[in-house]
Amino acid sequence: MKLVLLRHGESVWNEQNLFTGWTDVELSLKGQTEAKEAGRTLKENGFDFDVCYTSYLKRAIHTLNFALDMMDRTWLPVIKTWKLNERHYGALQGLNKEETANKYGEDQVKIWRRSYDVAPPLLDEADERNPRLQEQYRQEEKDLLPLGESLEDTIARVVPYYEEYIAKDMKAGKRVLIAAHGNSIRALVQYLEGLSKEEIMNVNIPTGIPLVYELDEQGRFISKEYLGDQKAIQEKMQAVAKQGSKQN
Ligand code: DG2
Repeated sequence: MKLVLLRHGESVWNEQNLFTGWTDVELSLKGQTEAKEAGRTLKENGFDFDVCYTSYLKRAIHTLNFALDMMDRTWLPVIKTWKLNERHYGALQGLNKEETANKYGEDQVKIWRRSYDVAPPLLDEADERNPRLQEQYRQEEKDLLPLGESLEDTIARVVPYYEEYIAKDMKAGKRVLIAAHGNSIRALVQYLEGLSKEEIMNVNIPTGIPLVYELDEQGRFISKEYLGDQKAIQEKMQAVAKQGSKQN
């Protein structure tokens, strides 16, 4: 079985190097191009899909739409769920990553961005960014909606959803494309590859590059591959890792 994961193209907050989380920001122009390019690459490599999954956030939804348009597959069923949303970055949302490193130090920013079980400072319940107060989450189970999440918390909602719906579709023979986010994809990567808490710290997902997993019939990991120019992909991953560095 093959599974394709796609982090959205660059968003306007990625462009400005801001902690984004559940903030619902648009793709930048570069991000739109990356999304179209991802669709073109998938098509050129012979990929096709039966069903797509994405989050409630427009940077992932629009990425999926651009990619499907390039594949002439805009008619495919798309399932949206908040369980694939980005990790909730709590009270860090809206802060600049470099400025935060200047203020609190690079080590602290690395802990907030890449540690396994440290959550960011949480939002106040009364904060208007509390998902419980937002229209799009009105129908969801209020107790489950976060005010900030560690990667471990993100895994705890992404993986059960993956097993209940996505893996089930794949085992029924459906070809699945998931358009999601840096950390909701890291949650899946950790699970699919069985990475340790230390190993997942060093995983950075580039924007707009299809990541293809080959799994056996039980859904166990066989291999993975990013599609495209491997040197450019490595550079993109390093650029993501460096977003939490201090100004030189
Ligand atoms: C980024 C990831 O999420 O940030 O929330 O700032 O993939 O939705 O742009 P995305 C954010 P890092 O964990 O890489 O800092």
